[in-house]
Amino acid sequence: MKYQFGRCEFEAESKYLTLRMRASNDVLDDTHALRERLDADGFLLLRDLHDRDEVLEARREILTVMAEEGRLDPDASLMDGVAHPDPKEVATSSVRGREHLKTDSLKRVVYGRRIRTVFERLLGGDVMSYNFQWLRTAAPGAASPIHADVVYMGRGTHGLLTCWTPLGDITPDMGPLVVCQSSHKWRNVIETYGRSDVDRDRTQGVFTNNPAELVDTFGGRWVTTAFATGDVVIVNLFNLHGSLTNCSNRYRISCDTRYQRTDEPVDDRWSGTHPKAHDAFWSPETKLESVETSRARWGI
Ligand SMILES: O=C(O)CCC(=O)C(=O)O
Ligand SMILES: [Fe+2]
Repeated sequence: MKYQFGRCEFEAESKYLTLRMRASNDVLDDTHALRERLDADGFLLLRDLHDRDEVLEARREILTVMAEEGRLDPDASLMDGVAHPDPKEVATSSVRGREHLKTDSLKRVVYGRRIRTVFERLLGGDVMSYNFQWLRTAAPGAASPIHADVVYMGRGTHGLLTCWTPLGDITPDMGPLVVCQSSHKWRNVIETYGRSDVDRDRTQGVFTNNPAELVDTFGGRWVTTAFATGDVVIVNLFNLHGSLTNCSNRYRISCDTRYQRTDEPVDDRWSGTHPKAHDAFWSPETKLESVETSRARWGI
């Protein structure tokens, strides 16, 4: 079976893609080993970290609102999240316009004690989370482009970490998160693209539209898996990642959040109770530079 990833289709367990993302539960109680694993791979998969019922409650509340909006197939069971066969919207994994779906049950999961404790241990001190939830309801056909989070939120500490939380089971055909193993160590990328800022530079935030390039030219490998309710993935700020294309008939629902140490600088776009978020990048007036032009400018 082939998996669609942007313009490419990859066979799994090939040099391009593996569905065997390694779980780090074996070192969950060993802070030193956990940090070493994150540093080596650029990500940590922790299976079954959250209480499944709490995650399912968040899923149910989100899907209830989506059903009221007519986005779901009325003939399918609510919790399956099957998209309406006659979609009224363009399929996107964008996080904009999702405020009404960010219920208390969602916040209880993503800011809960269990996940906070993991970040306190990884970061070695008191931690805070950005008060913005990158909630994604990715319809059939949607995918996230290849990027590192630093270009969207790199004005504060580079010790910032992302937490990707699937809100329900997400099989590989549903367009899950896909990370490029060890790409956070690629100096030529970090020192060029990794220093860019989408609002200052008016760039797309995307490193490449060709997933095969990161394998063929940079020597990386794309890694994902079948995620289950309760799992989380923690991702380094410089790690290149995106999502496979959602080729199923169901919404892929997930939320990404950010944690950092409280005593380190915070990116001003994401600080405070009502973060101002992206100004230039999200403004309809801004003309963003093409990926090709940015890459030529960076000489990479
Ligand atoms: O869920 C996605 O499609 C992308 C997630 C992502 O980019 C992130 O968690 O930083
Ligand atoms: Fe990201």
